Order: sequence, then structure tokens, then C-alpha cells
Amino acid sequence: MAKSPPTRPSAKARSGETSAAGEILRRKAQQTDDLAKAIPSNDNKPLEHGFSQGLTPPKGVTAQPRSPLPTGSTVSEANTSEKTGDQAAEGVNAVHGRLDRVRADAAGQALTTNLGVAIADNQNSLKHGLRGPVLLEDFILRDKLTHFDHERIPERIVHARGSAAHGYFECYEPLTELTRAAPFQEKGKVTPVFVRFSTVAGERGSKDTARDVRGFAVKFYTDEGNWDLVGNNIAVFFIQDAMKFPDLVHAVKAEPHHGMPQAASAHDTFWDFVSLMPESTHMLMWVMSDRAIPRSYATMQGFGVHTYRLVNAAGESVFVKFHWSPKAGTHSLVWDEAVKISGADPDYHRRDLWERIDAGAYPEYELALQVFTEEQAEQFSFDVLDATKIVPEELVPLRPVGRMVLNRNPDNFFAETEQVAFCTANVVPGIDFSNDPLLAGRIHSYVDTQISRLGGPNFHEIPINAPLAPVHNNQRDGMHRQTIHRGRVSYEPNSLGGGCPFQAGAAQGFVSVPARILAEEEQGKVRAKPEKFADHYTQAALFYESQTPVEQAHIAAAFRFELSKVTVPAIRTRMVASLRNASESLAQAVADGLGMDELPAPLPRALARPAKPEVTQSPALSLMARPGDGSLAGRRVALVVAHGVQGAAAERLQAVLSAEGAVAEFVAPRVGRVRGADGVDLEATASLENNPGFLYDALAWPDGEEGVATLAQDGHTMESLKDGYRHGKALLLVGAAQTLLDMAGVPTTTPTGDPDPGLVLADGEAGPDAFIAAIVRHRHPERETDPPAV
Ligand code: HDE
Repeated sequence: MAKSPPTRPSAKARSGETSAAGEILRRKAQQTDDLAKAIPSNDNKPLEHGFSQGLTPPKGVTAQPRSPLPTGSTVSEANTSEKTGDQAAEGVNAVHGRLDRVRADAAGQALTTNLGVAIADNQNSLKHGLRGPVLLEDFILRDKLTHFDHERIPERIVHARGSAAHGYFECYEPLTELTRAAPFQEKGKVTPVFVRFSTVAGERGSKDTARDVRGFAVKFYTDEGNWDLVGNNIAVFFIQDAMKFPDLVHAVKAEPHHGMPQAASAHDTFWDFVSLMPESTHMLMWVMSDRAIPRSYATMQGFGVHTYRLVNAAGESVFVKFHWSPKAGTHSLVWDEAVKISGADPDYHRRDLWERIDAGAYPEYELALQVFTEEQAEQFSFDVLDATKIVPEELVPLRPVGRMVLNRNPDNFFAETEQVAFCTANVVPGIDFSNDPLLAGRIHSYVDTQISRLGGPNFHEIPINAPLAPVHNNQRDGMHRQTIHRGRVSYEPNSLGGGCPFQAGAAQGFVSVPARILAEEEQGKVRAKPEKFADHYTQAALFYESQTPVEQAHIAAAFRFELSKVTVPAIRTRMVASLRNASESLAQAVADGLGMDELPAPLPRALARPAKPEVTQSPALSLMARPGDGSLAGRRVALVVAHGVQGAAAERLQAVLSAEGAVAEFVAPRVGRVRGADGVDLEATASLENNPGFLYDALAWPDGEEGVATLAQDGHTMESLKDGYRHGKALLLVGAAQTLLDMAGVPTTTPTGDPDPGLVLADGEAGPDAFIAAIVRHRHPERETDPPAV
């Protein structure tokens, strides 16, 4: 309720006010002087000197003011209004904190301008006469148009296309012996997170199913500030030094003269660059594998990529690599499917993430650590500062430490997903950096890009970026500043603010690990890399050799596809020459696929005799190593029906699949009611036209002669059956529906003559169990031939 306006005081009262105000000012002056006297000198000054002092900075000197008077901006702060609200709550910065303080809901509210003036008419601009000119004074129209004209902000230079969700991280057990980082201090400790998944190369509106790396960026809102683990779904990177990042990005993005191709690495400049940068070969193996076309953000791994440090309360530190593994298992699309999906539903992964969360099938990932000491690292055959190398799990096992659940969609894409700003520099006490030169560049780059993308240095105040931990410092002003700081002190040390905000000191604050790495030798300034960085092929071979034959075939096919899009033959030749150093059989398969009559000589190696690797196979590098928890949650099944289907049986099939957690929907030639031959009608929520079969994980054709006859006339049916078969999906055909197989030219045995494990032919009510088992298996690559037979 609005307060009544203050009445104008009488002259007598006014003179009383004046004398009272004078008294308050006198008290303020006195208390300010007392406060300043309480800090007669800067006693911490001597402690700023010397190495050991630097490791244990002291807490700042403070003094308690007698009242809020001396630290306020103005004695008039006691005069409040509906707008000014109350005096600042002591020690509170209200700009930061929970999101509900800024959420808006318009239920029961009238339209207003941005300045709160109610809009009487939202249909017409203000004109001089019905057919007359629009008037410049129409501030309502101008308010609306001006804001609209500025709705877009620059997109991210990389990772522009993304989707995000809120959730939480839950710690399994205290890790206090390793780290003092807040999320790992207690068993069951829950830390809120916001996670953004992305593709790298495409623009903001590009397709989700591009063959590309996926960003996997996690913002932990910890008790001690925000920690961002800005990773990818691939454990290594293309380059070793930040100096090469702009070159890499220029090479992979659409070519600058004609802006093509969008969201694709299959073009000359990318392959020209990477074939001249053999350190990218390991990453190329991952990017040409099915990891680059995930089925869902819920079915891919995430990696911190760099070596980081964990630091415990005693200041002791160890190296660490971060791994996220999905509970649903690692599952991917196949290339032909990804290409088709990108046309039918460019938002495929965004939709999938949203729908899983709204359906309660929350994406879940386990966080595991690889922890090793600097001394161990020195013994490895590779350098842990090289982001093109993994630490094989056989060498340092994974230690599961917690789980992350994504259980809430954002309210607003722009405010949250678009404006979120991740940064590798956002670490908290207990986490620190290694000397990885790629990481160093990132620590600079993210904040830098966000200053222009989000319009100035105050983007930390945007609600999605604001920490839950309190924020107090002497940074001031800048574009779009939200915080209204009380008082006149914006420097430290100070006595006029009672020393506040004071430096936290080593006990509470972030102290950098002093020994960043053993590097006594060659301490001078130098632009060069350690020798081990020159081993460009050993781990590329490790990755390739650790894949199953099907995965190897997909890698070869991906190289073939990408290089077939390259128009300059010399680039293809150079790339095949490079592959020979990783795998002769892969190089041969790619060369055959490109119609090369003979293999080029291997590319000269930067390191003639690389160190003997500890392992030559690591089964964990195969996607097959993580089949998932066996649940159907999040999987989409099409029950393809038409008028004349056996309605009751189809309904029961839908119920069985839904009970298992799948989203099973009726798909018919047209949406709407489908008449069952048995009098049981079904509701088709999708049509084969608006949701082609390749958008589903599995397809079933229920029984019913008349329905099957109708479907047999529909080219879409045949296409969905063929696509489902070609993409290795689980297929169920009940009774009369089995006649469709012949019509579509789909065989019932694999090319080797064995029964097809993903093709379930059933009569009557039999079938669901075998069908469910086939869906859980995700793909049935036994059918694959190259080129595809169907
Ligand atoms: Fe990034 N990267 N990056 N990157 N990166 C950005 O930051 C950069 C690298 C990653 O969902 C940008 O705010 C440099 C590795 C993700 O908002 C930019 C280097 C890894 C995201 C930037 C790298 C990543 C980004 C673009 C080499 C995996 C999306 C806009 C030195 C570990 C985060 C922005 C989101 C985004 C710079 C290399 C992951 C330009 C200079 C390695 C997941 O600052």
C-alpha cells in the first residue's frame, strides 16, 4: 500500500528538525573521528613483504563503529519512501543471491511501459486523425520499439549455440584430505549448479546435431563463491597453446569469403589447418568418432580437459582431472541420422534436454576425479600440461566423488542461458590451476569476451551470474551498475569504513598454490614447448586402438566424409599422410574411401622417438564401456498407426513402454483420432510428416490388417522403417505389420546371416520384453554395411 505523502512541516517544527539534524551531523563527525582513531596505523603493512608472508596473508584490520552513522553515505538515509526502501541491511549486498528476487510474473497485471505507466491501447500508434501521420510524441510506441530494436546481443564467438538447465551437485563423501573446495567438504552436501551445453562452430541459430565438440560448462554456486568447470564432451583439445586458438577458430568456422559451411568442420580451411598442426590428431580421432554426434546431452561425458590442482586446508596440493559420466550411458546418433534430424528438428538436443527435465527424467552425471601427484606426473610418458593428452584410466583410476542432477529448466532463455557467463578463472579456495599454457589463455579470454558480449564490466551482477556467496569489494561504477553502495569508502585499507570490507586473509580467502610446477631448469623467458609436447601420435593411436570395430569403422567413415568435402587434393593427401603416423589401417581405409590409388608417405614427425606409452589400449575410451543404467527414461518410441489398427493392443504396448519411462506416442499419417478396428480409438500426437521416424529411438508397428494396408501406401512409413533399420534402431513389428518388411526391402537377418538382435517380430501380445531389451541396447550395428544395403 502506498504511504501518504509527507505533509509540509511548520516553521517551528522545521527549526526543531534543523537542530536535530545538526546534532546528528555532529554525532556523525564525532563517531567518524573515533572510528578513524580506532585504526591508528596500518599494522598489516610489514606483513606484505617476503615470500612466506605471501603464503599466509593476514586478515585485514577492522574496527567496529559505534552506530551505522559514520559509515553511511548520508544522514538523510533514515528518511525512507516506497522507492528508497529501508537503510541498507548491515553487511548485505542485495544485488547478489537467489533468483526469485528478480523473477517476474504478470498474472492479473495490466500492460505498462518500462517506466510503469499503464498502457491503455496496445494495438494502435498515436496518429493525427485516423489516416493521419504517427506522432513523435507517442512515447508508448517509442518505448516499445526502442527496446525491441536493441533486443539482440552479440553471440559467443565460439559455443554460440547452447542449451542450459539448473540442478545440483551432491557430494558422496568429504574430500577434505584433498581439497578445501566448498562442494566437497561433507557427505551429502548439495551445491546448486547451472549447466550449459553447446556446439562450438555454428552460430546461435545453427543445428544441434552438427558433427562437433560439445561444450559442457558447469557453474557451481558454492558457499565460497562461484566455481566454473568449463569443459567439453571430449577429453583433449586440438591445440596446446592459447596462441593458436584464434587460428583454430578462424579455420573451423564458416569460411570468411562466403560464410559457408555453417556448423561444420567439413571444409578446406579446417583440414588445411589441422593437417599442418599434427598435435590435433588425437582430438581429431575423438571428433571423428560418434562422440561428436551425441544422442542427447544426457548421454555424453564431460571433461575438464586441463590438469587442475586440488588444495587442502594445509595448503598441500595434488593434480586432478575432472570427468563427468552420464547415468544414462554414452549413446550417440549415426551420421545419416544426424544429417536428417538437423533438417527435421534443428533444436533436437535443446528439445530433448527440456523434455527430459519436464518429464522428470532428470539428466544425471557422476563426477569422478583422477588424482595424482606432481612426482607421479613427472614419470608419465606424456606431459600433463599438454591439453592434447589424456591420463589413461589404467594409469590413474577414476575416483567417483559425487553426482549432478539437472532437474529444473530455466524460466527464460535469454536471461539465463544466453546471459550466463562461464570462466575458467572462476575458481574457489581448494581449486587451483596448473601451468597448462592453453588454460592460461582461457583464464584471460572468457572475462574479456564477456565484457563486450554482455555490455561492460558489471555482468557479474546479472542474476544468473551472481554468486550465492556474499559479494563485497571496492569495485565501483561502469556500464549498467546495479549495486547502490552505502558510504563513502571505496578503497582499502581504510579507517572511515571501520576497515571494511577487509581482506579475508589466508584462513578464509583464496591463496594461490606457490609451487606451480617443478621447473627449476630453463627459467628464462622463452616461447617454446616442452619436448614431450612433440609426441603428436601416440595417444591418437591409443584412442583409435581402444575403439570397437564398429566405432573404428565410423571414425574412418567420418574422415572420409569430411575430407571428401575438401576441394583441394593436397590437403586430403596431407591429412592421410598424417593419419599414417597414428594408424596405417585407418589411413588406408580413408585413402580407399577417397579414391586415392596409393598412400602418401607419412608426414614427418616432430619427435622421432617418442617415449614408450604406459598403455596401448584403454577400453574406457570406447563409448560401449558405458551402456547406462538400463532404463528407458528419456527415450522416444514411435507407435506407427493408421485407421484400422488393433487399438487395444496398441494402447497396452504404449502403457508398457511408458511404465518403463519411455515417451511412447502414436504417430499416424495425420495427427488426431485414429479409429481402431476393434473399436478402441487412439490419439495420434504426431504425424509421420511433422515427426519423421528418425526422430525416435525406436519404432513399433502394431497389428491390424487394415491399418497396415493404409501405412503400406504411405511413403513416409517405408522411409521410417528403412531409416530405423539403417540407423540400427530397435524395431517391433506385430502380426500383419511384418508384411511391411518385404515392401521396404528390410532383411530379417544380419549381413552375416545371424538373427537381427534389434528386430523384434511378434504376434499377439508377445514382444514388449524383447523390444524393451533391444531399445536398452540403443543400437544394433550388426546390420551395418558400408555403403548401407538399405
Ligand atoms: Fe573456450 N571459449 N576457449 N574452450 N569454451 C569460450 O567464452 C577460449 C577451450 C568452452 O556455455 C568463449 O564466453 C580460448 C577449451 C566452453 O557459455 C571464449 C581457448 C575448452 C565454452 C573462449 C579455449 C573450452 C567456451 C566464447 C584456448 C574445453 C562455452 C564465449 C586458450 C575445456 C561456455 C565465452 C558457455 C567459450 C575462449 C579453449 C570450453 C572466447 C581462448 C580447451 C564449454 O572466451
